[in-house]
Amino acid sequence: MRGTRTVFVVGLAVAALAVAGCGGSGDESASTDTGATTETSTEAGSTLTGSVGPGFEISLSTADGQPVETLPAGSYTVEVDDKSDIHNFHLTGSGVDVATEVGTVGAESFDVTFEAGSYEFVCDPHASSMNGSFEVTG
Ligand SMILES: [Cu+2]
Repeated sequence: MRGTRTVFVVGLAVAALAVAGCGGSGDESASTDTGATTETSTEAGSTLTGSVGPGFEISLSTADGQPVETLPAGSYTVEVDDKSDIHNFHLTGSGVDVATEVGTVGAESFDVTFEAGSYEFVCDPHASSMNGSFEVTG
């Protein structure tokens, strides 16, 4: 029998280009092949800052304090400052589902790996008004 099988293009090989090197040597030249005019240059491996509360506010920022809008695929550390016991910070997307607890206040750190696609962060009890999203490029 002849069946046509879908051939999956292995995009994961690209996503697996995690920056595993230590940040010791300072003379590594970053090669940006696309979007040379992007304003923020957040690299894989960097730390992102999530914040929720004390009001009805939720955000995810780069180390520069800019809102996260697009990111290159790779591993990141997301440090969440949950400032309210009526809110939480819940980040979801391909391969990622991490959250702080609603009844808890404090800082929490998550190691995540982003793949190409859309990611969303919400406060679960107020997801309709407290939400944000960003795109990860492969
Ligand atoms: Cu909330």
